Amino acid sequence: MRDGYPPVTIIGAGLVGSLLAALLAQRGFAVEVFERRPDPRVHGFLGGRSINLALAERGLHALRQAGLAEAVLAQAVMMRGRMVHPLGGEPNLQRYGKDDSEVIWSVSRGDLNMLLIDAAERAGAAMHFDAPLLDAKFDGGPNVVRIGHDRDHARDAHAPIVIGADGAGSALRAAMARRIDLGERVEPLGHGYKELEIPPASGSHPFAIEANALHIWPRGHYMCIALPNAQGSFTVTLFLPNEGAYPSFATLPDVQAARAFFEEQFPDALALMPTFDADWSAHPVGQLATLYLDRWHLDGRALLVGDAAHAIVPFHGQGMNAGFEDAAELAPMLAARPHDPAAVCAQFQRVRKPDADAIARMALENYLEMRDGVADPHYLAKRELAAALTERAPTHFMSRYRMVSFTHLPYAYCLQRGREQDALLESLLDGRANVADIDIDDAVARVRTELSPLPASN
Ligand code: FAD
Ligand code: E1W
Repeated sequence: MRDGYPPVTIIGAGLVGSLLAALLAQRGFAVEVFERRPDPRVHGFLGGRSINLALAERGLHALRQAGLAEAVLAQAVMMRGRMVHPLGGEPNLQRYGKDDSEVIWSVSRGDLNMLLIDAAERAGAAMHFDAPLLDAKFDGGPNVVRIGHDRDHARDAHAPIVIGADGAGSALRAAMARRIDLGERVEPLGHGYKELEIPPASGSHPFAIEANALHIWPRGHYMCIALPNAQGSFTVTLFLPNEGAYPSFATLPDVQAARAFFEEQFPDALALMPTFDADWSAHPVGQLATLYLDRWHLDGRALLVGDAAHAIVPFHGQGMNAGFEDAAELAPMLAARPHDPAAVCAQFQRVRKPDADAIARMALENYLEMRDGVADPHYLAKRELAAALTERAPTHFMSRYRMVSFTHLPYAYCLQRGREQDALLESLLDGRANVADIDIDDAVARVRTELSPLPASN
């Protein structure tokens, strides 16, 4: 522990809390972490949500800072692009990036969380499991956090700086909101999700479908996706409206109805899911929402990070990545000014809030784009033109997806730049459905004059 550094208390040893604990402990902070669930290294990972996740450059960058990128990648499956499965057609692979330097990675949530907990402990953080935050007191005097499963079995601890990494349903946020108005707004998407499994195939090649891709079955107002697991299975997720006309979760009251729906809309996937009935019955429908707050902190005393501050819908695969980016930005800020946490909290919110708002919006937009199936001729023409411009003017044109997934350009910049590029694409196409009808040299010249050069992607 470094002399004079204030101790830091973190609530939640999920993905963001454990990485932040490692980054702060590595910098010499005395870190104490309270996690509601039992130690997953002892009891197995009792993961509520999503078995695997997509890790992209932002998350990797944060892991590199903690010296953990290589260990994480050793357990990950590379995804080179999206494999789109049209109804009744052949699947086709759309690469994410220009080559294998622009890929994303499928990681197991449980394995990643255990690796991060190990790293935090190794760096010197004190990890407490089965230790839920019940309440926190922020009245004039020193902060007190109350830890325990119920009032009769709780203990109080002093916590001059407490950081909430306790997820979308944050208990610390609730305690802070009893003290000041955080301006909390939750916007439910109205769509839920159900997780299913494609087990490994028998034989020498365990992956039943292409291993190195994120699979998408777009169907208009809903879709399925699948991410590969290292042992050869895939986790399939159905995203579907909760209510309304068929198909919605409300119109699939039992597993027979669900099976008939899959036979009709996802027959190729269903054929690979021998445990469909059991999975459908056992797994609850998860809910999706975007969380917006006007304030993430209570002076220098309490601060929210990750989903506790900015939960988003999962359609860009950036929730964890954004939370890791939070941790990677916050740790050096705190280390630079350990005696002025109020200034650090204010700075953190000033820097990160516009970016959190931007990725929240891009994630919502990506749902429409993904589930749509991309059959619209105008959309296809735009994508073709964008690809040509990427090739011919790489210093001035980069798709928004690539900026978000493969650079560290601030999310707010990606959103704004994406709008400018999109307006230019529309203007270049000017209603034409065929890219061959466009003078590509003229288009390249306009891109170079009308768009500023892209920043070097630090
Ligand atoms: P969490 O992971 O929710 O961790 C919070 C921790 O706090 C948990 O360990 C919890 O037990 C603990 N806790 C809760 N309450 C208390 C309490 N009172 N006291 C103590 N501890 C407490 N993101 C990506 O980047 N890529 C993806 O591909 C991706 N796919 C997703 C798919 C789905 C279906 C969903 C729902 C999300 C997806 N995400 C993805 C988002 C990602 O899951 C979250 O952004 C990420 O888990 C946030 O991490 P966190 O540590 O902030 O919160
Ligand atoms: C990614 C749950 C999830 C996770 C993801 C992505 C998607 C669709 C979903 C966005 C994407 C990786 N995406 N994929 N292809 N185009 N956009 O990139 O993480 Cl639903």
